[in-house]
Amino acid sequence: MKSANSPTEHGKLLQWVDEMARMCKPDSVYWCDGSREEYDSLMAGAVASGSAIVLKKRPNSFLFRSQPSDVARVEDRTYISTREQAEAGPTNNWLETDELKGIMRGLYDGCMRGRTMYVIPFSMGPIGSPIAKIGIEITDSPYVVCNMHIMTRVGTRVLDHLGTDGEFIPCMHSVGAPLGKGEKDAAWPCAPMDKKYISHFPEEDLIWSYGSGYGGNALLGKKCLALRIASAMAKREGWMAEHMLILRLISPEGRKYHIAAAFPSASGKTNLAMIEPTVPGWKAECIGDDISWMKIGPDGRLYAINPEAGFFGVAPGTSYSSNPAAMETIKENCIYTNCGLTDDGDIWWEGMTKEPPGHTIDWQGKDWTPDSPEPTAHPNARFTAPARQCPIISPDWEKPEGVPIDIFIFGGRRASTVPLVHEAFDWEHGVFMGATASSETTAANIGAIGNVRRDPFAMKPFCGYNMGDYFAHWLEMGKRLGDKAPRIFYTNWFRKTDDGRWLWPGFGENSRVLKWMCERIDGKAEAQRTAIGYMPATENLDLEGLEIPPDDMEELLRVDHTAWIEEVKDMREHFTQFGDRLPKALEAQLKALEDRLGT
Ligand code: SAT
Ligand code: MN
Repeated sequence: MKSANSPTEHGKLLQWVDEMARMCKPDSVYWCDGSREEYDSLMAGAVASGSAIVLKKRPNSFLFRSQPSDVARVEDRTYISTREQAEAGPTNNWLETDELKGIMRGLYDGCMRGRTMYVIPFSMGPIGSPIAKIGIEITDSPYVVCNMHIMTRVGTRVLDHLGTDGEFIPCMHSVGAPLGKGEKDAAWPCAPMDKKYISHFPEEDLIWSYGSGYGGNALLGKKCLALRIASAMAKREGWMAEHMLILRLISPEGRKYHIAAAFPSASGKTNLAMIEPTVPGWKAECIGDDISWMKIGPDGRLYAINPEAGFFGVAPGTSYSSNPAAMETIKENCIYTNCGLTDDGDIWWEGMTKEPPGHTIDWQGKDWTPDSPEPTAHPNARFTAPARQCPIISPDWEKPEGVPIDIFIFGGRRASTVPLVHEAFDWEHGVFMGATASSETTAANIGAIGNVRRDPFAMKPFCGYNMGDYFAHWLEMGKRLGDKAPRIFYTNWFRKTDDGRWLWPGFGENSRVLKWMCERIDGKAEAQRTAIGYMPATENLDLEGLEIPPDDMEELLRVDHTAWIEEVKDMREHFTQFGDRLPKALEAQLKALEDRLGT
């Protein structure tokens, strides 16, 4: 087998690549240098083979259409593999390490026949940042290489930083579709569902992914490394890897507040990260839209970096009215996946413009008109866009030491029960709020949509170890941070009336709630003490210029004790699964909530 270029003398890395190549048997091995020429030539190949479509309307942008079975993360096929099942905990799929590796070695054997094996050196976080980590992804998918170019910092400069003995996280990926001699490739090669495995071995910081080409299953820097493996490392090393956007809010007086917010996939993180405040004089800057890595700094505060370099955002619903900054970000140099294709060579998705185009080719390659029963874009269609193109990206977004976090927000989509905003009494209560967070499921995972589930800290699909121990880690971090800990809030932008009308306008108007939070930490805003936490009364929120019927505001800020008593029952059941790994402090919090509700 020929290896076109091997630009490193890192013994352990060379050995691992060699071992993987012997197992997967690709036609050739190619080391990625991260250059523009590399990107262009891979894309040209993808266009020539029919797997990518050039978008005439967007410079240097391309559309891919996946197989209908490969449109989202696959939580059912995602494993946290440890020696003992208790270490993976009740919220993760588990297979014993040797057993899972055995199955996967069988699948990997010869899986890259007829293909090139790409070796992608990448950095999560600015190269050289004290919070950053280096990964090496091996893949047989040019789509993955190009996406990694945008989503992470790729190339020779990473290898230079790694030197001959630096630490890296091995990330193994194959689409699982070997090619016979002369066999024509599929536009989107992947393996059938029961052969897909997204496997993590947190005890050895190792990722093995097989059978899917899609986003979080295949761009291994993202969910696999930056959340599942990093969360386990963070626990061991005393830092935090969280499913959080990071934004900077600037008051009219110029005071800067840094907010990190955890919401489940496809629940508005990208929109909040790029918020255009409607409150006069307030400005926002985006630092990250999905993941936050945080360490305690020399001054005892918690500092956050965005480990990614791009946005892998949900396309449908993104528009100049919902998220103008995102629309500006995605004008050029983007990869689109499973969007509709317009007749003039642009992409379109549901909600992008008020008037749909008269005709498109839908995400499955079929003719579509506004009368078609199905949407033209898959509900989990995505854009991959460089973060630096965001018009409101913070000038400090690549600061190696990160930004100091003032506020944590947890939340989810709940049509009822959970009010617009409430604030934790203290850190322990805030950890309880995170541990019991709930949300309706979305199209970001393959499975039912709209079911309420507990999604603690929006990390249910992403915590790489026992979730009970993860709660304990949060409590521990609070002890270490003491009075420098961020204040904790819980929001729900997604309340609806019984007949399905949104109660809160959301988007830029969410700045009114953020402003209240900032004033709370400065001791300037009033709040009422309720059974579930501190809450604003209508008059404590700046609602100037916003027309919301008083009854709606009251409903948004009401604590419905009857509904919360039901909620507590469900929380108790949720907690039961953790057995003796549930920290006593959280059990006490649940009891205290019950008492306050008067059950
Ligand atoms: O496909 S991803 O996992 O990257 C997106 C998400 O689910 O948040
Ligand atoms: Mn996410």
